[in-house]
Amino acid sequence: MSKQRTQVAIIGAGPAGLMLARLLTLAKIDVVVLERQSRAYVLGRIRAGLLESGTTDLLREVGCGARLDAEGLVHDSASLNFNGESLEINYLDLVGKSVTIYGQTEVTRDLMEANDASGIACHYEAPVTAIDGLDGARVRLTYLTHGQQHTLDCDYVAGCDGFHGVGRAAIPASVLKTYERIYPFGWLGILADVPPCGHELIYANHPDGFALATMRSNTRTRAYIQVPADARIEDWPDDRFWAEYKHRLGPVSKGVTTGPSIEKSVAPLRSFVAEPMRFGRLFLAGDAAHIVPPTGAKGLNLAASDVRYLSRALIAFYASGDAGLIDTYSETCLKRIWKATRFSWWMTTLLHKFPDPDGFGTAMQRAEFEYLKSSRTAQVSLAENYVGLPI
Ligand code: RFL
Ligand code: PHB
Repeated sequence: MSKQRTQVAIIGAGPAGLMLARLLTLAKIDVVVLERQSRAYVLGRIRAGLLESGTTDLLREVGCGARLDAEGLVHDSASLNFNGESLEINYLDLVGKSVTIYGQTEVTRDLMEANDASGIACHYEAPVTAIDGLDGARVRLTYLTHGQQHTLDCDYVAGCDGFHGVGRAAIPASVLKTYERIYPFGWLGILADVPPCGHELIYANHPDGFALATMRSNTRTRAYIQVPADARIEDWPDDRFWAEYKHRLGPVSKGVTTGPSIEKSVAPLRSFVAEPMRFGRLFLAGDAAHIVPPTGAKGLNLAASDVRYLSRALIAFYASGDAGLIDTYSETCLKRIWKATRFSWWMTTLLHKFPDPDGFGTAMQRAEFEYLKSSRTAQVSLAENYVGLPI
């Protein structure tokens, strides 16, 4: 028999929901996680790969650092490539911080295993279909399992249910303000069991479009190219992908090893922010509240910082009855989110090919690149945002 009452109900078992469950459980707050998809589906989603130090610190704090420290690849620099010309941004040297390559699939697996070991109630294939009582004394969630309807009562609900979830939709339209920019392209990404083309990530701006060389390990490559938003995977067999990718990387593509893809997907690019992130007893966290284009590698990292703030607020409330941090949750998160939104938009604007009838946008990209090459101050600004602003 599933529990019918908990302190905090968490919708979604992505990185935000799983991490929040972990943080609250460690503080002895009772939680139930409800996830629409199967566990295997959630584990199989290939997405983010780059973790800021604030995110790796958080994983270690919640007891999920062992595999990260053994298998994560620490990176001190990345390369920006403009039509074949390279600029190395050594962020360790510029701002004293590194980032870690460790796949979202691995983060998810580590959190799931730790949560299982703590006996956290996490129901898969259990979509939440209704949220009632947000402005009352107690919230009631309705969810389904095997076609059966159940209810779960809670003090608070965390909408960690991604961009297409039910959490944000439960906030009245008269309260919610959204901001959106849809970019006129997407990213086609592939995963292949071939060694990466070097030890650094390479972000390439090419007249034919953006390309990114990244990795999951020393034997697994992740590669992306900019494609039209309506591109179809069937039109991109592996040979065509690799040829275009190498063409866009230019001279550095000498080091590219090609091989059969084990995953291939197209992701649209958008910037989106919803305000406020709290309505009554509901909090939004992660992609449920905001989406950034992946160029700045901020999505998963923002999900982690949101739930860090949210856990602090709920822990303070249950410890002392003080709702101060609950009341400032939305404002505190949004300050950091808007800065990451700006950075992700800026990186996207700098590196992609946009419709540009008079060439002005392309000239601005070139000027920005020349400025970055000539100014350590500009490089410091890029680096401090890339490694993650302080939490
Ligand atoms: P998720 O991961 O989307 O999880 C939300 C979960 O909620 C479930 N759900 C429901 N459950 C129950 N009832 C309902 N009614 C529900 N509705 C939805 C969903 O099934 C899902 O399991 O959101 P979360 O936890 O906020 O995590 C966000 C991250 O997944 C996302 O921001 C990143 O993947 C973005 N991202 C990157 N972020 C980084 O920090 N670094 C990167 O290098 C990076 N690279 C990327 C990326 C995203 C990409 N794509 C595919 C958009 C690269 C790509 C290509
Ligand atoms: C990734 O490894 O998937 C990745 C890395 C950096 C980005 C985006 C994606 O900016």
